Amino acid sequence: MPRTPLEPRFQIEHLSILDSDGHLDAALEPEIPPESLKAMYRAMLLGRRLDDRMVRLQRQGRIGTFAPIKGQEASQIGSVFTLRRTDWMVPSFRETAAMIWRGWPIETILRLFAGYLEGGQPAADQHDLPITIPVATQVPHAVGLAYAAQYKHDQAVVMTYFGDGATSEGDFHEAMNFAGVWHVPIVFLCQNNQWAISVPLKKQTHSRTIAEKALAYGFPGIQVDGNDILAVYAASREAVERARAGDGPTLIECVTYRLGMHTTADDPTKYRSDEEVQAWERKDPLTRFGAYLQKRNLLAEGLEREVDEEIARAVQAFEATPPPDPLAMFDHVYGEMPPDLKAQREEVAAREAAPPAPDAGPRTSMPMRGQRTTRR
Ligand SMILES: Cc1ncc(C[n+]2csc(CCOP(=O)(O)OP(=O)(O)O)c2C)c(N)n1
Ligand SMILES: [Mg+2]
Repeated sequence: MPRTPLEPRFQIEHLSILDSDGHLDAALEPEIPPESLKAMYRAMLLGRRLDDRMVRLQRQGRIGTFAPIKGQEASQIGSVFTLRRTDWMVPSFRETAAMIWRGWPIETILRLFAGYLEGGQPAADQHDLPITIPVATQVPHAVGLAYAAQYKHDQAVVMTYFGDGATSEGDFHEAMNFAGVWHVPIVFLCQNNQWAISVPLKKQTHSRTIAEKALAYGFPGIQVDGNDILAVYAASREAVERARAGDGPTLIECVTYRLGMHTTADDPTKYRSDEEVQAWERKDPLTRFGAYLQKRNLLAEGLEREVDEEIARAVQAFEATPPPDPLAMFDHVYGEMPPDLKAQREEVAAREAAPPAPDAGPRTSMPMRGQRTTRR
């Protein structure tokens, strides 16, 4: 009995359309109306400028720890752009630009990172889940949403975001397996930014690509240059169309790089070289797309100022928010509160109700806006 090679059902491809030297593969260039191209660039720029602003706000103690997105703007905007409002977006914790595109007000995002409960709440008509800190736990939730969409025949597609590190979690594999078996309308969008805090990709997986992991679950995977918004858009549009047509899931691996720190509590110089960062800075998605738009005469004058003003207005609205109610931290944890927690709640409530001592500091140990927050 001879051994018979079994051909894989899908081939793994790498897609690049606009490379870091500005070369454009015109045959692959997606048709995107000029107004949409401008909107995409604006969304990327807003993401970049807000990121810078948020790092400064955190350093000043005005917001808490957050995960910067610098370098990953093309992966986020190129993909999220292909969704309809009625589709579902399921983020991890590093999707600020995609969230803003989905309609999250900037001040709400700032509230989230300042510890306000309301900061994590999507609007009632918004088809987004809140950010998820536990790595990969959002991925099975996303498959559940896609299963529901399929069951209800409501035409919605789900796009879920996660990092390279998340692909080592059982949740990722369980979700991929269910998605393949149920053939649900989902796009798995992996932002492979080369690092999971201080763990490099080569210690995360021995696979040549993350995209090929899809093959084991019976659906296609594609690797794209994640700093090339045209490639990310083209692959995402195809995957969303597949999902909407009832042709099942796709895994997209966006090869990108986290130019900044993991979170504001991290110092990346401890584990990676300046040369590595500089090499990726030369592949900056914003510079590359900006040059492409410039050539097509689509770069608006004064855009940076306009975006900065929008951010400044949001920061002002955020800072006008009254301090959160410290008692809110006891809500929504237990259906029935255990006695020790009940006692703690009563103690905090009594302290809050008592008149302040003449030279007392803050009433509670909770980090408040305007106060330095501790490292997380
Ligand atoms: C289940 C779980 N384990 C560990 C952590 C701590 N942690 C936070 S982010 C992170 C790395 C995630 O890396 P990756 O999935 O590549 O996403 P990235 O941070 O690069 O966007 C880890 C280990 C966590 N939040 N949840
Ligand atoms: Mg990563």
